[in-house]
Amino acid sequence: MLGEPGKSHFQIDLRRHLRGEGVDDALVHLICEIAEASKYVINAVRTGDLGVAGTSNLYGEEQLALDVLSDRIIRKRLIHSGVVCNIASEEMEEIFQVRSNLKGPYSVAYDPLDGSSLVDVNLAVGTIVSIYAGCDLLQPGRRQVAAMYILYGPRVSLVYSVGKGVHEFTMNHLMEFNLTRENIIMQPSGSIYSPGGLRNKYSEGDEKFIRYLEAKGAKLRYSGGFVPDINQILLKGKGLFMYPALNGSPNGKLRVLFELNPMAYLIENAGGAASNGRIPILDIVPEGLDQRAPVYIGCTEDVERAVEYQQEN
Ligand code: AFP
Repeated sequence: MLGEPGKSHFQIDLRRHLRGEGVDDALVHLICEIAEASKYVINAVRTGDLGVAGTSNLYGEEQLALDVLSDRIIRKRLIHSGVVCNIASEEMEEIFQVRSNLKGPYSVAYDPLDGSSLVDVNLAVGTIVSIYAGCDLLQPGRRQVAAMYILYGPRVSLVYSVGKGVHEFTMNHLMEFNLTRENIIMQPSGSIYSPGGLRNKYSEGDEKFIRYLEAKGAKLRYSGGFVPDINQILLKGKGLFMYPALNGSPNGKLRVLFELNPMAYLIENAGGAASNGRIPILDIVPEGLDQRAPVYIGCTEDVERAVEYQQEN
């Protein structure tokens, strides 16, 4: 029975599933190329140099060698895919235009190794990908045609949606991604919460929201990695991740293009919600590559409550 990891009596690989969903050949190729690139990222994570690369990204954060290496691996695949015109990476200062392919049909924004600072303490990290039709990467997230992430944890899993349900694939011993959960659906209310950032910088409204979650018996689950934290909420189908506005950081920490839009697309397609405390994440019109926003993402009732606490305070 699909939906039980490892219980399916026949294996459906990623390419076959995408074709079964009626995805066009160019997008099938693009998603499979990204899945292929992840195998080299896995090798870098498992065995690569954890040293510092000496360069820094546009946020001024020192880039670990793994950030730089993962970014290069994925970008190279995208450039040679033949179906991508513009590329934005969390590790690049500006959009990269693929000269040999000025018409698309697709553009990609990605975070090559989100949470890379967790690798040297052996915690799970991931690649997050957002795909648009055409060459404009500053569209609202609701215009995405696909989103996916690859989670490098005890197992390597890949979750994608093209707007027709959310599906999980798990990598086998041959490094093939096979379907392990299909049409993942979230519950309306959750039992875990992931509160990012410094609690002593939370607003009164967010503190009250945390107390509301604790009063209903929600358990705190926070790894510091956006991909594993969201993956847990998505697969358990009951929880909320938040990285709110903090005193001194009114836009929180997470990036709209590279982290929030793809995850909001996946969570909404699984029946959940994602808000910046006022409007849905997917309705934000990005003004720049480095735009950040506060985020409440997960079960619809929990997100609605978070927004109410924002409005009341
Ligand atoms: P890095 O990619 O810079 O390591 O940041 C990871 C991240 O953006 C996201 O994966 C986490 O949810 C968030 O940071 C954790 O931030 P705090 O450590 O401030 O809670």
